[in-house]
Amino acid sequence: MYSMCETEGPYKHPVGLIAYLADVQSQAENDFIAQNVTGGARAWLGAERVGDDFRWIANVRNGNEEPGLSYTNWKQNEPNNSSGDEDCIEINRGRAGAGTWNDLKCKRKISGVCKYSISEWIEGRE
Ligand SMILES: [Ca+2]
Repeated sequence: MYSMCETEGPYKHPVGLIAYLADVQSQAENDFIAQNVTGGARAWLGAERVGDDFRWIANVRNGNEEPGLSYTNWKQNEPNNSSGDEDCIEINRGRAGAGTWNDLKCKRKISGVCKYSISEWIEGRE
């Protein structure tokens, strides 16, 4: 389950689900998110720069701090780290590049794509 959120989180859904900025593990998942981030809108994914590479914050939460993304969908000529501080990843660089990724300054004020954790919800139920 996905929704839009503002920053890293975690976010508690009213029924107890917990959400974080999304990691994207496959083309199918990217397509699904892209269909919900449309019309030139821009949104954060849950990644952070590590040197010349990136890693999913979700992986760090699970104890894997190694850089490297197994699936990527960069827009042509991205990531370019154009100002030397493009340390976050946004999805959907406009209509022509729908669903593609760009590295961008983390301080930009855009929404994020939130991904809900069903397992954490189940673990949290007593
Ligand atoms: Ca860039």
